[in-house]
Amino acid sequence: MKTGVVLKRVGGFCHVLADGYKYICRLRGRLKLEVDAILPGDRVRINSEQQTVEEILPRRVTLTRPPIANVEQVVIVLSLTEPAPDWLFLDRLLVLVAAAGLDSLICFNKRDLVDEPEGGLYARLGYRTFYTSARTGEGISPLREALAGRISCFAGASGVGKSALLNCIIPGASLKVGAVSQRLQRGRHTTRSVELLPLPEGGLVADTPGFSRLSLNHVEPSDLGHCFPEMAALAESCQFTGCLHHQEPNCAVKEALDRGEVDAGRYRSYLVFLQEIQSYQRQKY
Ligand SMILES: Nc1nc2c(ncn2[C@@H]2O[C@H](COP(=O)(O)OP(=O)(O)OP(=O)(O)O)[C@@H](O)[C@H]2O)c(=O)[nH]1
Ligand SMILES: [Mg+2]
Ligand SMILES: [Zn+2]
Repeated sequence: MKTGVVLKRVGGFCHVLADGYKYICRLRGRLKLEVDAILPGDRVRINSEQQTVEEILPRRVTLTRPPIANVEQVVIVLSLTEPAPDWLFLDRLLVLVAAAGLDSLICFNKRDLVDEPEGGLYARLGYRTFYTSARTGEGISPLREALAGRISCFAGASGVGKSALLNCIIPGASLKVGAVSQRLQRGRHTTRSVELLPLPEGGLVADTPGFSRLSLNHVEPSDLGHCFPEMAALAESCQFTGCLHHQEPNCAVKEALDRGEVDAGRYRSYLVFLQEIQSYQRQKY
């Protein structure tokens, strides 16, 4: 028996990486009933001679969009232009990743198309940021180093260059890359399925289909502030425990906002999400 990681599922079969080899395994016995529950990233025990999955090992983390198990970090990819960065969407993804208990890396791609890249705020907030070009290869090495030995997943809108970047990082990956519509300034959802790819340096990374909107409804209003590092650091100084940094008096976040120490755009994102979650909760009860 060997222990391996599921790279992808195709019908009733799993592609499993174990000891550096890929095995295409059937599920054995009662496990057949659980085939839909298996995700890329799941750790399994296989019988390598019979090419069967014998056991599914306990999972640490489950992401549902994209559906992957045991991810450790998410690389949020934006393009500096074509399509232009959507900061609200970046903040939404940062919240989702933080709420899942994972680390975010931010990759600003298409560096070759702009003179003065934006996004410096996020490095100042403490996020690890990368400026890359899949066209010229600029900035690819530091990103590759950040992926080595870990299970990562790429996320971001359609057309920002997730597949193009992975083709640079993994020679021979040959992922399909699609043109950005000139009229709509967005991608065409070229990537359709989720699959983990082994990295030359060790570790696994998933290319994922771009998505445009993701719900934050599972996040509690009182947890939202913890997903904004600059607000989490101030929350202890708010007068009320559980302060939502909105209408409460003596709120350290709002005071810092007035002094210009909390970025106004980030605070706007926070309020958009807070109101979205609160209106969902009002409907529910
Ligand atoms: N100039 C330039 N173009 C890039 C860069 N990266 C990607 N592109 C182009 O952007 C377009 C979209 O790239 P993809 O890699 O398919 O984007 P994606 O994020 O995988 O999109 P989906 O699979 O639809 O989610 C293609 O035309 C790429 O050639 C870059 O760094 N510079
Ligand atoms: Mg793609
Ligand atoms: Zn507050």
